[in-house]
Amino acid sequence: MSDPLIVRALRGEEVERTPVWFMRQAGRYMAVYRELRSRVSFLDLCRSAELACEVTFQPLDAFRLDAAIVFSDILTVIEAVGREVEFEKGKGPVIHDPVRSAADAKSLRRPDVSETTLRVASDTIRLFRQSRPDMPILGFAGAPFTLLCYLIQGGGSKSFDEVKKLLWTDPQTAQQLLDLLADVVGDHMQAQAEAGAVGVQIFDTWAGILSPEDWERFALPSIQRALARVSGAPTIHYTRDNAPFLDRLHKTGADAFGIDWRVDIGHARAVLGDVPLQGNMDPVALYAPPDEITRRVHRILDAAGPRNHIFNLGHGVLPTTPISGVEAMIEAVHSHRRA
Ligand code: 1CP
Repeated sequence: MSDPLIVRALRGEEVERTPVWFMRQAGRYMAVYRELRSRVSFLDLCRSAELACEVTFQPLDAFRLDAAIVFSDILTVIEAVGREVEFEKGKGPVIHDPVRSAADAKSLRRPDVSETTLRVASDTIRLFRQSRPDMPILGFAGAPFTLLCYLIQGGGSKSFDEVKKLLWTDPQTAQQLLDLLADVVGDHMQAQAEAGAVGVQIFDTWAGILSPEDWERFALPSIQRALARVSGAPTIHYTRDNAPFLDRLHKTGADAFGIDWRVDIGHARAVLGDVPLQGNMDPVALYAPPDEITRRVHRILDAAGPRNHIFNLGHGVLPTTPISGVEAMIEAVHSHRRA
């Protein structure tokens, strides 16, 4: 039997059909998830391999997907280095005791990932593989810069002003924090690769707030440092708003690159060359009528070509997304015929 489509696509082989999975494929847009969440808190889902595995299965049971992604969250690393994270309803993640100074930074720890709740992600991957050895599963982690954003700002933000203030006023402390996060993130990704993930994605969601110069100075070296600790599974780099950095993404050392919908995937191919690309439909397009969704999916598939492409959204699926839109997207990937 040949290897799964996503494994072959990540190797750059020509595939008979482009594989499809999508970011946040388990979560609030699904009624089964909301039902479980009415009984169990989000953090408790992330702290139990049995429950996380159950949630990982939910979208696979509902749709014809080519890969699972382990159910967890990027902010588990924040807890592992010593700051509590709360998820307040309607507000997103909150860190009540953010890191804003060199003294704050000293209070953090460098954990052994196998001795923290980070272990749950690799345990979930192992559990998943026992019941579905045929279905590829991806691991993931937040990138050091994106985690730094939450750690310093204390939650989500439009400008991440506190983060930039620390970068400009105390770059040494910012660098120490990035180094610490990179080492923990790298170990966490490696543990998931060793647990059997067919690929590991590094989410640098907020790096797009940086100028290209600052991206090269802060985000890039921390990704390189994290990925240097990963072997045995291909790595996928994702940044929202990465259009200004497209021509530099190869410097990360990642094996594949997520592309958001602001970039034409044909253009990304021209800039990045013959490497696996992942994306890039606008998640809001899933609210469009099925015919329009099909048209958009086929356009992306035609522009990306038969090799080096994994179909995905350009960012996570939104919680109010209609199931019919998700179905139309996946069916369109399956029904696509190459010219
Ligand atoms: O049930 C709930 O109320 C919790 C909602 C939720 C979910 C389902 C959060 C809180 N995280 C998750 C899961 C999650 N987060 C996954 C699971 C795997 C999947 O199915 O894809 C992944 C990969 C993430 C990654 C994540 N968390 C990112 C990077 C990707 C992205 O979307 O930009 C970020 C920035 C976070 C932080 C986070 N976690 C949760 C929230 C509400 C947030 C804030 C950012 C946001 O709202 O998108």
